[in-house]
Amino acid sequence: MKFNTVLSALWAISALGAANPLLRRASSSNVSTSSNYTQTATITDAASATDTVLTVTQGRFGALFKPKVMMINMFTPEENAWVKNLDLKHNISVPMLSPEYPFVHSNANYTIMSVTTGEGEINAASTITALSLSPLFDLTDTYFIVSGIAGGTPDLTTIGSVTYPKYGVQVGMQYEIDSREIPANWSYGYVNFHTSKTNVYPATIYGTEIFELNEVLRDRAMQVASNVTLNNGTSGNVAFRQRYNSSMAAYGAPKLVACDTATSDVYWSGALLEKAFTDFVTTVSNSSATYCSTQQEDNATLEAFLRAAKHGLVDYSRIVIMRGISDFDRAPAGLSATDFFFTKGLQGGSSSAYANLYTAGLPFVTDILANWETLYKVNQFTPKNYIGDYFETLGGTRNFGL
Ligand SMILES: *C1O[C@H](CO)[C@@H](O)[C@H](O)[C@H]1NC(C)=O
Ligand SMILES: *[C@@H]1O[C@H](CO)[C@@H](O)[C@H](O)[C@H]1NC(C)=O
Ligand SMILES: *[C@@H]1O[C@H](CO)[C@@H](O)[C@H](O)[C@H]1NC(C)=O
Ligand SMILES: *[C@@H]1O[C@H](CO)[C@@H](O)[C@H](O)[C@H]1NC(C)=O
Ligand SMILES: *[C@@H]1O[C@H](CO)[C@@H](O)[C@H](O)[C@H]1NC(C)=O
Ligand SMILES: *[C@@H]1O[C@H](CO)[C@@H](O)[C@H](O)[C@H]1NC(C)=O
Ligand SMILES: *[C@@H]1O[C@H](CO)[C@@H](O)[C@H](O)[C@H]1NC(C)=O
Ligand SMILES: *[C@@H]1O[C@H](CO)[C@@H](O)[C@H](O)[C@H]1NC(C)=O
Ligand SMILES: *[C@@H]1O[C@H](CO)[C@@H](O)[C@H](O)[C@H]1NC(C)=O
Ligand SMILES: CC(=O)N[C@H]1CO[C@H](CO)[C@@H](O)[C@@H]1O
Repeated sequence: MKFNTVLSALWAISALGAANPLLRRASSSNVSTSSNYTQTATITDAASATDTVLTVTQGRFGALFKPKVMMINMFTPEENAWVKNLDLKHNISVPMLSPEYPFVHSNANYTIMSVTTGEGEINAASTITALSLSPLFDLTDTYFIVSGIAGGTPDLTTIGSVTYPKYGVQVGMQYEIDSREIPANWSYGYVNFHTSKTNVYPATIYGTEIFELNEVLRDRAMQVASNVTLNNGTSGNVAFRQRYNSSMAAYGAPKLVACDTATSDVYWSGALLEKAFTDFVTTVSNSSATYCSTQQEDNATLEAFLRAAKHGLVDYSRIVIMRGISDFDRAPAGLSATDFFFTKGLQGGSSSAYANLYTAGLPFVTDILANWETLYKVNQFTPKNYIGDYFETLGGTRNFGL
């Protein structure tokens, strides 16, 4: 057995509050009393008889903010849907957020907050990592609501629909050969890692291909919003919906839909790529996930939260994703992919998507605050499904993968 050398240090941050009136005001009655966060690094050297264990305590005893709900937005219009409507008037600067979005926004009593990650997977992962590790916050009991717009499949969604995924799948994790160079019998140019034909389960996994969230909490968020009246969009949106086949969800009015989301930095469009990525979602989830929306961040956000949850910094069972559909991912019959994608004003439904994220999300935010002591402080919506990643990082047995 190895002898351990133990070194420790305390990172104390409580002095910060004294210098800043905003933080001092917050700390007067909302000081976190949760346990401290201790990080341990073990330096292991095969040639040496001893390991060195270094411990740093990050004083969460000094954390200033312990919000009950935090919205996660990706860019300004999504942020406005919450910051303006809920008057989140305090801007709290937090180190290592996006240079473009340096603030967490808070309501007057510091119970409701929002953060904006910046767009794309890299911004999402970096911001959520910085937020989770910030000694300013105790996020152990915080509910997170990812609130952003997305492209939607006309089969299951329409402009203005609000979708609630259980699964998030990162569809960019594949080999790609340009479709002009593929064999005649391939449907598209994507092939899973360490395989040589389409639709075989990937033989190499990076761990971020698929995440599963708390279905019980997701269902609560949908149930409390079940009677809201969603914004139908512009007259142009209403007319464009009717270019789709009347048997498709695209044709009708927007609804709340429980269905799964795909993450890719590439903002893709068209029937062939929709087919490729739907197949990937189906394959990698062992047919458990149903693709319906496409966006550029969620799996990055979930990976950062997963790592934070592994170390007790956040609770992975307290995350809900809402994606409001702002446009379709493929054209109706009779319109080319490029005319569909590049003709401005043809189908843009962003404004109804922003409005509906707030309309559908508000009952859940209200439910969390109103029932904090009885239902949410200790999470009564404990998951019945597996939650976490491919590697079972948070324990449990996943229902997908080899
Ligand atoms: C991406 O996130 C979704 C949840 O929105 C999850 O179902 C999926 O498994 C995630 N995929 C990866 C690769 O992380
Ligand atoms: C956190 O650590 C500090 C410094 O060691 C200590 O004073 C405080 O009591 C600890 N708080 C908790 C909740 O353990
Ligand atoms: C607060 O942040 C918003 C952007 O999220 C910005 O528009 C506003 O000017 C900021 N206000 C102050 C006082 O910094
Ligand atoms: C904090 O403010 C929100 C509105 O922003 C309100 O709904 C809630 O009741 C307040 N909480 C407390 C404990 O005062
Ligand atoms: C395409 O055809 C080749 C032989 O020409 C065959 O080996 C391969 O399995 C086929 N691929 C698919 C996806 O059908
Ligand atoms: C929705 O409306 C129905 C019928 O009025 C009512 O019974 C139900 O309680 C409402 N649900 C919510 C979550 O408000
Ligand atoms: C909402 O949109 C749907 C589908 O485009 C249409 O059938 C319906 O008449 C619209 N409702 C209103 C109130 O405009
Ligand atoms: C609409 O969809 C139905 C069911 O898939 C199909 O039978 C029908 O041919 C489609 N109509 C058009 C005009 O594409
Ligand atoms: C998922 O499907 C693969 C085949 O694609 C199979 O080998 C694997 O056992 C399945 N995993 C689960 C958990 O059912
Ligand atoms: C000073 C201050 O804003 N205190 C708030 C701390 O949070 C509670 C809710 O948990 C509010 O009621 C206080 O107003």
